[in-house]
Formats: sequence, structure tokens, C-alpha cells
Amino acid sequence: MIEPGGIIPVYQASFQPPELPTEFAHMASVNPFRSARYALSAHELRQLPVDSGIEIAIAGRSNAGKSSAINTLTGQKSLARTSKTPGRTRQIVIFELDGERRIADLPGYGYARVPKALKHHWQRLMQKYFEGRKSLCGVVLVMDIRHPLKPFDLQMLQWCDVAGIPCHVLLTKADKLKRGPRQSTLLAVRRQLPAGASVQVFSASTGDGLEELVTMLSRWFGLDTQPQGPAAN
Ligand SMILES: Nc1nc2c(ncn2[C@@H]2O[C@H](COP(=O)(O)OP(=O)(O)OP(=O)(O)O)[C@@H](O)[C@H]2O)c(=O)[nH]1
Ligand SMILES: [Mg+2]
Repeated sequence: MIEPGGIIPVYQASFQPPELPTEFAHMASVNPFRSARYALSAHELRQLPVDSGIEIAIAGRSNAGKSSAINTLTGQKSLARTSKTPGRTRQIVIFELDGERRIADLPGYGYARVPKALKHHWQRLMQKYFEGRKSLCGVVLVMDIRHPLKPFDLQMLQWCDVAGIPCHVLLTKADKLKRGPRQSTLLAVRRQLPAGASVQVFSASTGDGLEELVTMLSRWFGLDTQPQGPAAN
């Protein structure tokens, strides 16, 4: 049930992904996303922060792993609410890095068991968001690596291509596949992407692909991820 209008000030997590393995601990010093904090949840576009600066949207099918990816990216287990139940993220949830940089966790698309009126509302909201959001500078398109390039994903890729918005595909839940099929899916998806779009494998559970994602998003946000001091040489 969606709360009628208004900004939802309290945001609680219901699911706790596992701790990242210690081999990713070094990311703490170079990952600028660790300081991300929850800003607001918007049911309507007018509730979003002022449309300036840089906003990166995390899009994808319902249950693909968008919110989990945000938690792994930020190293915060419970920043974005995740769930086994599809359709958990129901508003546009905004996380701020600073006054000029934001990550938008979008409601998942393609979940059938949603009342028609709600589905229409989301579709309209998403369309208006993608068409009108001037600060939108990139889209991370999250796909379950076992079910990539579904019709909605293709639509989103095409839309980004036409609008000239950079799109980075995250083939997540990579821990569910062995190395061989993981690699062949990566290559197959890469072959089908429009020029300019990029793709990587990722796992929110193991942290696989985290460094690549941090590097990509840092570039979009104009942030420096180079380690400081002698280790940088
Ligand atoms: N094994 C594994 N499970 C994952 C991974 N990422 C997400 N999941 C699981 O997939 C389910 C959905 O994850 P969410 O992050 O809530 O997915 P979402 O795309 O935000 O879903 P909606 O908000 O409903 O659109 C949860 O049960 C997660 O624990 C991953 O990398 N590996
Ligand atoms: Mg979600």
C-alpha cells in the first residue's frame, strides 16, 4: 500500500545482506559512496530534490537486485530496503552523496502482481522522470545475470540510447552462476548493447565487481577514487 502523497521521512531496512569479505576492505579508503545517506522517498516528481547537480538512476526489473547493489556500493548494509518480495521499492528513493550528487533507487518494472492503477501510476512516474529529469546523467541498468535483456530492459537501453544518457548494465547475482556461464553471459550481453553502453558482472553478496562499479560511477559523478599517498604510485 502506497502512502498517499507526501515525503516519507523514515526509511527502515528489513533485510541485511552479509558482510563484505575482508578482501574488499581496501575499498573503504577509495569508495566515495560510503558517505551516502538517505534523503527522501518521492511518490510524485514534485517531491524530488531540486533538479540540479548530478543524479544517477538505478533502474531494472522488479527483484533484479537494485537496492542490494546500492547497499553494497555504499558499504551500508541497510541503507536501501531490500526484500525477497518483488515490488519492494515503491517510490523513487533518493540517496545523497552531497548537495550536488544523488543516487535514485527506482521502483522495479515488470512485476505483474501489482494492482493496475498502481502500475499505471509507476509507468507515468517513470516516463515523466526519464523525460524530464535534467540532472539525470546516467542509468545503471540492473539485470539478474540469469535473466538478462528482457523486453523492459531492451526498452530502457533503447531509451537511454535515443536520449543520449550513458547506460551501464550491471549483471548482478553473479554468485548464482559458475565462472563459465557468467563469462559467456557477459560476452553475449555485451554484443547486444548499443554503442556507448557498458556492462559488467556484479554480486551484492560477495562484492564481486564492486571496484569496477565504483570506478564507473565515480567517473559519472566527477569524483576521484585514486588512493592517497605512496600506495597510489
Ligand atoms: N545471491 C544473491 N542475491 C541477491 C543479490 N542481489 C540481490 N539479491 C537478492 O534478490 C532479492 C531482491 O533484491 P532487491 O535488492 O530488493 O531487488 P530490487 O531490484 O531492489 O527489487 P524491487 O525494489 O522490488 O524492484 C533479495 O532477496 C536479495 O537478497 C546478489 O548479488 N546475489
Ligand atoms: Mg528495491
